[in-house]
Amino acid sequence: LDRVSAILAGDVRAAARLMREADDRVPEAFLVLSALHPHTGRARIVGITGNPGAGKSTLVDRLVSFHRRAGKRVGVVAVDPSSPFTGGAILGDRIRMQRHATDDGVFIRSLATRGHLGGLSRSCVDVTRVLDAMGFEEILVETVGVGQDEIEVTRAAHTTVVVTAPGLGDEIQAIKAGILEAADVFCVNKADKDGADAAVRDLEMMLALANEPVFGGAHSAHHAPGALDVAKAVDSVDASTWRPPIQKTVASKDQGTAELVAAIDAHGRWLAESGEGERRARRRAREEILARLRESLVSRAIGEHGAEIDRSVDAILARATDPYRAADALVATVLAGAGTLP
Ligand SMILES: Nc1nc2c(ncn2[C@@H]2O[C@H](COP(=O)(O)OP(=O)(O)O)[C@@H](O)[C@H]2O)c(=O)[nH]1
Ligand SMILES: [Mg+2]
Repeated sequence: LDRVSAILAGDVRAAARLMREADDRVPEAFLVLSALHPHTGRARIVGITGNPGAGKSTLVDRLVSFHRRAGKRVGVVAVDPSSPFTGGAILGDRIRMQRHATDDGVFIRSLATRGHLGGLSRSCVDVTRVLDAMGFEEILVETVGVGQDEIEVTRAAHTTVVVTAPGLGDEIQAIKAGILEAADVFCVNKADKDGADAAVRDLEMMLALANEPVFGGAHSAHHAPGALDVAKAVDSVDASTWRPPIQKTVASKDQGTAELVAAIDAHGRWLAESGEGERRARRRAREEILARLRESLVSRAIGEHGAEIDRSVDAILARATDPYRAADALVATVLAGAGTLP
C-alpha cells in the first residue's frame, strides 16, 4: 500500500486522513494501521491528566518546546471529553499551542468523545500508533482526569503525569481515585500561587498512607515525611516499587519543566529495569485485542441479528425471557452464523 509508505515518509495529510478514517471505522483504515504496526514501538507516550484549569495545556506547550530544543519530534493528542457541548475547550488548547502550529516537527491532533464504548481510548491508541510509525519520538496525550473513558486513555501511556494546582477547590479530593492510582508522576502546577506547598504536602501524606503496610513496619524509618523528589525516585530504580515523585512547576513561566521531564525519564528507566514496562505492554496489547474483539462481535450481532435483538427486548419486557437467557441465545446465534460466512 502506498498509503503506508506515505505515512512512514511523514506525509501529514495522509496521516490525518488515516486518523479520521480509523475514527469512522473505515475497514481499509485498519489494513493501513495493521501495516504500520511493525514500524511502531519507538515513541514514548506520556499522559498528562488532571483537573480542568490545572494548566495541562500550558504545560504540554512547555514540554513540546523542551523536546523540540532537544531535537525530538513531538506528537500531541488533546482529548476533549465533552466536545459536543463545550467546543471551546479544544479551541483554547489549540490557541495555547499555536506557536507550534507551523513547526513540522510537531503534530497536534484533537480527539472528541464519540459516545461509543471505549471509543475514546481506541481512537487514542490508533492516533498514537500512527504518530509512532511516523517517527514522533515523544507523544503527549492531554486528557481531563474525569470519567472512565479518560482513565482508560491514560492506560495507553507509558507514563502518566497527574497535574493539580492550588486554587481549584479541594485539589486532592478533586483528583479521582482511579486517576490517582494511574499516577506515575505528580505535578503541582501554579507553584507561583499560595497553597502550592500545601498541595505537595497533601499529596505526600496521601502517598504515605497508600504505602503504609497493614501489619508491622508502619512506623519504620522510610515512613519519615519529606519531599518525594526526583533524586529519591531515581534511587529507587532498582526497587520493585515506584514511589511517584511530586514536581512543582510554573508552566506559565516555564519553571520546573526540565525537572518534570527528568522525573518522566526516571520513571521510564524504572519501567525498563523493573520489568514493569514489559508487563504494562503485555497488558495494553491484551486489552486492545479484547476491545477489538468486543467491538467486532457486538457490531456483528447488531448488524446481522438486529431483529432478534429487538424481539428479545420485547420478550424481556413481556417477562417471556430474561436478559441472561436472551444474551446467551444471541451468543449462540452469532457463533453458529460465524462459520457460514465467506
Ligand atoms: N498562575 C499560573 N497560572 C497558570 C500556570 N499555568 C497555567 N496557568 C493558567 O491557568 C489557566 C488554565 O490553563 P490551561 O493550560 O488551559 O489548563 P488545562 O485546562 O489544564 O489545560 C490559563 O489561564 C493559564 O494561563 C501557572 O503555572 N501559574
Ligand atoms: Mg487543556
